[in-house]
Amino acid sequence: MKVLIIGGDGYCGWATALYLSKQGHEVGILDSLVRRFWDLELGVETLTPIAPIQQRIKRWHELTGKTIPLYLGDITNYDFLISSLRQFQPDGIIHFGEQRSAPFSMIDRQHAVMTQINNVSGTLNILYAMKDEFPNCHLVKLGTMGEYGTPNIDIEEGYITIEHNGRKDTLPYPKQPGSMYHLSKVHDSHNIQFACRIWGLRATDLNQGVVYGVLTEETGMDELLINRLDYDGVFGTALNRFCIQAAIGHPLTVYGKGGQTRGFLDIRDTVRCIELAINYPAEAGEFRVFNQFTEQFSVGDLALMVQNAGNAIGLKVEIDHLDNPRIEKEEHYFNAKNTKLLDLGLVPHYLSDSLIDSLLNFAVKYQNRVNHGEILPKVTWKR
Ligand code: NAD
Ligand code: USQ
Repeated sequence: MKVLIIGGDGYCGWATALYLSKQGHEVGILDSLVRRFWDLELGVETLTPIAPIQQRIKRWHELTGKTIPLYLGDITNYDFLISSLRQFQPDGIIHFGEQRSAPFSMIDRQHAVMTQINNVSGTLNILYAMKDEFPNCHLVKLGTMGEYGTPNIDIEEGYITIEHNGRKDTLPYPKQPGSMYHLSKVHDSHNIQFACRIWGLRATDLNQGVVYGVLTEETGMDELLINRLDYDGVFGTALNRFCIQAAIGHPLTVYGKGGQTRGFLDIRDTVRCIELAINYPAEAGEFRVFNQFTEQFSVGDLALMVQNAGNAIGLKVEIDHLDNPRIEKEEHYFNAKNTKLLDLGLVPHYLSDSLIDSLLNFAVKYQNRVNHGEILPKVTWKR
């Protein structure tokens, strides 16, 4: 299949592009490189030194003979988007190209507005491009488990059947997102669902949990193909941050009580889930939702797992409970369904098997690149 990866220079996108290319799909990458700019704006860097996108693609070609066309530009610019799509003629669009940090979206008004405009208008442009010229193309859109929030009932995959005053209907699952970023994903989901219902487009919304790990078979083939690994207080995510903190002897930064429970998955499962979504596309008019995670953990449990694994390889890992910079429940019920991708054939990697190889070893290898001033959180949800 011809698959255009929007956001293909990013963490999930780069790993996915190489994986799908290796599986024999014809892959193109579209990216504005704005994420590299946001790192510069914040004065932070990925732990792993990532090569410029042109060098990455060239190296992939040298190693595998496979060519990945590159479209450099911003999908909020419709003319750029439609001309890239006309050139590439995709069967599938995988859309990772958004501002994805909750803390970044909560810095101030400008960052909140920028996040929602970037994410919502980019996705809307894709929907209009599909409606006008690519009505059979399958959109695979990265959503987030955080769209659901932490309700006191089980979380279904996208829809819930409700009986009310003697009548019954299956409706989109209620959304209670926890940041301006997570809200942008809810807005996207509504827009995509509308486009499928009204224009007959086909789309899969992947409500992904927190991704961890840096190593995939393809990105591990050469230093120039290495993936990014963020550890700073804005773009770093919980488990990746804990491993890097363990490597440099910084106490693990559990926010508040640590009972916050989320869905997690290994980056090697992210790429496989995307493959399953494009190999088994949604029907015309279908807005399909998969919950994309493999295991649930509380952040407190994660910290204990990192502590045990770190101590086993000779690190001395301590755990700290910081005042929570976010407003979120710190003790709550969380039980989310995730059977649809498993039914399609996903065979998960489990954290207990991969914590050391996929993360701690990288953290130790690159520990000298860590800027210790960027570990503690600086953005707060509180006024
Ligand atoms: P990332 O920041 O590493 O990559 C996103 C890429 O999109 C960047 O290369 C950026 O330059 C590009 N981009 C952003 N806005 C763009 C625009 N308007 N036009 C063109 N390119 C643009 O993020 P990631 O961690 O790879 O996340 C990818 C997607 O997966 C996001 O939509 C995110 O919300 C979702 N997601 C990520 C995680 C996670 O733990 N990383 C978990 C759940 C969902
Ligand atoms: N947390 C800590 N300590 C830290 C960092 C985070 O305790 O040092 C806690 C947070 O308070 C939160 C949980 O860990 O309760 C998850 O935070 P996170 O920063 O790992 O993840 P989040 O902000 O939710 O965002 C990340 C990605 C986002 C994606 C989301 C999936 O950045 O793109 O949408 O994970 S989910 O969490 O399922 O919504």
